[in-house]
Amino acid sequence: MKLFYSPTSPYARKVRLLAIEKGLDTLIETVTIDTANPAPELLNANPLGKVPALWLDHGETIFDSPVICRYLDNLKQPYWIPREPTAEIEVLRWEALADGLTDAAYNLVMEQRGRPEQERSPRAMERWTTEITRTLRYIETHMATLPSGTTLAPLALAAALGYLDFRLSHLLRSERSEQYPTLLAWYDTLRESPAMRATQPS
Ligand SMILES: N[C@@H](CCC(=O)N[C@@H](CS)C(=O)NCC(=O)O)C(=O)O
Repeated sequence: MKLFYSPTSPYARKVRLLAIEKGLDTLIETVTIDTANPAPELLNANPLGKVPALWLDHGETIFDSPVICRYLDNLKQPYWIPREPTAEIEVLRWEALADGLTDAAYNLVMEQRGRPEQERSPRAMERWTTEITRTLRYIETHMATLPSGTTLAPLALAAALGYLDFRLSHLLRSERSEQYPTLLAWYDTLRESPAMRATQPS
């Protein structure tokens, strides 16, 4: 298998975290992609030109990150996405929440870093900032319900918070940190894990 990824992509980080935790990372060759200038190899594999994309040995490519996570999880037990329907939906709901947080953060970063100031939309940036803040507050008050242990949910959340910490730390920390004590205590412990260290964006 070949994983097209970028070292700063939070979606790819979620996939890499799962691969490491499941002991599948040694089966996956990684190919670094510059998402601003995607290589033809990626575009052939994924017409959307996005990472992560996973090229399978029989020639098919799968995307996006939730599909890749499901695929990897299916390869080997124990499953990190539970098979019991209620537990499964709860884990996938947390993944969607974390990915949605990442979507808002990624959009905001692209607007701020990828466009000259006069082309930026203050209204859109305000909207994404509000989305991020509202979602962080929601997560702070629902941390007790985060599926714990060996499930995809904490990995997805860790990847989302890692991206915020990397690109938009002012929204997660500084004076705001008082608003998210439970979340930050959880994240600051988890980010020292070997898998988080091995996938640290740079
Ligand atoms: N929903 C997708 C999002 C993937 C995504 O937006 N990846 C970004 C990198 S973080 C990308 O490839 N951007 C390049 C582009 O949009 O052209 C997933 O979960 O994999």
